[in-house]
Amino acid sequence: MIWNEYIEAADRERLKRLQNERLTQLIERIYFKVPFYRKKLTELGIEPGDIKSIDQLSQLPLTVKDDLRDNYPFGMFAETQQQIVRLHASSGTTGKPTVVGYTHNDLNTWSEVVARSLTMAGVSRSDIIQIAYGYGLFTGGLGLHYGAEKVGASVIPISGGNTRKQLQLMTDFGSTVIACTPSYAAHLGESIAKDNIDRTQIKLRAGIFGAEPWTNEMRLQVEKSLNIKAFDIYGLSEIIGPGVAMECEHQQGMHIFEDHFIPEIIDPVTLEVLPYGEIGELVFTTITKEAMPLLRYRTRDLTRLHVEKCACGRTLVRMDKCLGRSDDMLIIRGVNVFPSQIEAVLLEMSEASPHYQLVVDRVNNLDTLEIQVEIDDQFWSDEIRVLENLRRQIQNNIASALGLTATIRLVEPNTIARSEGKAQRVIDKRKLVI
Ligand code: DLL
Repeated sequence: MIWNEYIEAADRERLKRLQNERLTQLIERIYFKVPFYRKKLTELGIEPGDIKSIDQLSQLPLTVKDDLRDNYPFGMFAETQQQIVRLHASSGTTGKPTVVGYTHNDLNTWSEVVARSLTMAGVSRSDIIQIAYGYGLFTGGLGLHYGAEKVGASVIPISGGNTRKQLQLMTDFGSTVIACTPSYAAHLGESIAKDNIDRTQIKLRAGIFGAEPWTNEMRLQVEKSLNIKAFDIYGLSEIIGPGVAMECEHQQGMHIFEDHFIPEIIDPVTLEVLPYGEIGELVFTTITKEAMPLLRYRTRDLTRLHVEKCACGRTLVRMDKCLGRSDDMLIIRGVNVFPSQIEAVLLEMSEASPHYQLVVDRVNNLDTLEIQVEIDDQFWSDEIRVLENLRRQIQNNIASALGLTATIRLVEPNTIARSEGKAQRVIDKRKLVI
């Protein structure tokens, strides 16, 4: 089923006309309402009325996270406080949080795009959805919440953590859909096995997983351990939260809701716009947001776009699973590697559990990478020889797939800290040195 066929399966020419109209209005709004953008546009000699088509996007200035921090907390808002009905913030790793605001219309848009997303995963009013993303300043919990209510599903707003309770309500209430980060889903899966929960009491059939990069190998593991079909949902607070893009049942990338968010892929170094099909940094322009519209916002997420019509009938552009964030890329002795590439190699081996951590350091001016791999319960052995063989095999697989020599440390089941939200996969000790 398609929630909004008129938009999601629109003729692309018609969609473009709508985007053009909305982009023109956006430029006018931010020119008059956001001093930051007025200054940027004026510097480029652009005035309202000059931009009439999305073909002109590349003439417009890019926006980066630091612009939001420099205008902390409300300097990027295009509406007065009286119009703002919700605030969210993401803490990030350094400095001030990034603050985002919503008007009533923005919240309606948000519910609409999440309703479209959930419908892609087959969620309907017949479902009971357990929302185990954190509720609060993080956009995951409340974002999924209102979209799920809009669809008419029964919502369990349990928030993240408290795994026992999650499993109790999952069985008692008969949840059919679970929404959480993929790493927490992996933890739920192993807890079901560990706590000897009666699987016939679990009615789950779908998972709505996102907020962090995860591989197809991870998908297979989680689908198996929870006995569900797992769907990828993408979003970021600055653009709206979850519901910027979502996978349909064909799982050939995530459909981007282009009537609200126009995607571009740029080369992160030259900043040039790249054609469909090429990997680069994803950039979004929000064309309907009222409280905090953003022009060509650099997400730092690396992916590529596909424009061909999908077998589901939707014509919306699809983005591939994110390879990672450009700031997550590790450079180990000159080899560029994303944590997701390491995850893919590890999880192809049944001995590795979905819990791993990467420790990067610098010893005698040389970068070192230690991969801590938690071994699945049934493969852990007291025999040193067995473990040593496994360690060597993982090391060889990493070396042949990524051209990288890493130290592999096998750790016992249940030793790597479980995450309730976004997993921290990388500990970069090089950044700790002052
Ligand atoms: O993570 C919003 C969200 C909540 C999305 C729940 C999906 C589900 P932020 O905290 O602002 O917002 O983090 C945004 O998380 O730029 C990506 O790097 C990463 N991310 C989000 N979804 C995915 C995904 C929420 N499906 C940042 N795959 C983004 C890979 C993702 N990375």
